[in-house]
Amino acid sequence: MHASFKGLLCLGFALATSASFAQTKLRAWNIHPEGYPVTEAMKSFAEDVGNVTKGKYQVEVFSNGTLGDQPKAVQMLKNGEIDIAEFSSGPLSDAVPGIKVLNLPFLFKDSAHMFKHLDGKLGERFAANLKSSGFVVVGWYDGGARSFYCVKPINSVADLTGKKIRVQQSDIYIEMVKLLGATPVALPFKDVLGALQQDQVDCAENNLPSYESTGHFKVAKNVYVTSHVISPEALVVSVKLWGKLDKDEKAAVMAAGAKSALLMRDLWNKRVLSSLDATTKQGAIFVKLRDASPMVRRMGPLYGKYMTDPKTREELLTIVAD
Ligand code: BDP
Repeated sequence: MHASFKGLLCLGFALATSASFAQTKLRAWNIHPEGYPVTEAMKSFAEDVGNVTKGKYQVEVFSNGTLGDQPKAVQMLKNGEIDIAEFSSGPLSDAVPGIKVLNLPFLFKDSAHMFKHLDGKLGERFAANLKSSGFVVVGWYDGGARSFYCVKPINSVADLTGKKIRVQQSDIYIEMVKLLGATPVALPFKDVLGALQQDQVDCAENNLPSYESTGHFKVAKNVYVTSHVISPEALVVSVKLWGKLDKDEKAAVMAAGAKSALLMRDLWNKRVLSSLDATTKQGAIFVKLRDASPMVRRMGPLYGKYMTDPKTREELLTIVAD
C-alpha cells in the first residue's frame, strides 16, 4: 500500500475514533448533601446516562446548591445554563404556574396517593406543562410530608398565630402561612438554620430528612406534625439538552430517570424512619396534629381560588376523587 494512502487511512480512523468518543459534560444541580436520597438517586442517574451513551454524555452532580440557590437554578435550567436538576414543586411552580396545584395543603393523603397520580395520566399532564416552560421531567421524586417546627413549643394550630415562619419562595406556601395568621419569611434553604439561630424566624417547615440533614432539629426542637403538604419533586432536564438528544438517547435518559426515581423513593422511605429516630434521640419533640379540619378550614380561600379556575379545577377534582 502506498505510504501516503496508508497515512490517510490512519488519519481517517483516528478522526472516526475521536468523533465517536466526543464527550459532552453535563452539569446537574442539586441542593442536598452527600448521602441524601436525592443525591444518591441523581448519582445513579448520572452513572446510567454515562453507561447507556457509552460515555458520550458525562453527568456531574453538583450538590449542596453550589451552582446557586433553588429559585436561581430553576431559571438557569429553563435557560439551558445547567442541563439537569432536581427541584421541589414549590419553587418549580413559580416558573410553571400550571403545576401550582401540586403544592396545595392537604391535597394528597400520602406519597402513595401522590405517585398514583404522578405516575399516571395527571403526571403526564403536569409533565407537558413543565415541558412547555423548558423543563423535561425524567422522574418524579418524593418530597415527603412537610410539617412545621419551631424554637418554642407548638401544641395547637392557634400556637402558630403571629409566628414568623420560613417558607420556600413559592406563592402557595406564602399564602398558606398568611391564612394561618402567621408571617411568611421566604428564605433560601441554606439560610434557614442561621435565621432560626438568630431569631429572625420562629419556625420553619419541611420533611423529616431535611429537618435532620440541615441541623434545624438542633434549634427548632418542637415539631408539630401537620403533614400539611405532601410534596412532589422532579428530576428535570433542560429543553435545550433534550433537543440535542436523538430518539434512542431520549428513551435511554427517560429510562434512567424512571429507574432513579424508584431508587429515590425506596431510599426516601428508609431515610424518613432513620431521621425520625436520629432527631428524637437528639431531643426533638413531636406533637401530632390530631384533627386537621380547623387547619383545612383556614385554607378555604386557597382551595376556592384553584377550584374556580377552569385550568386547575379538573386536576383538583381528579385528585380529590381518587
Ligand atoms: C427540601 C426540598 C428542597 C427545598 C427545601 C426547602 O427537597 O428542594 O429547597 O426543602 O425548604 O425538602 O427549601
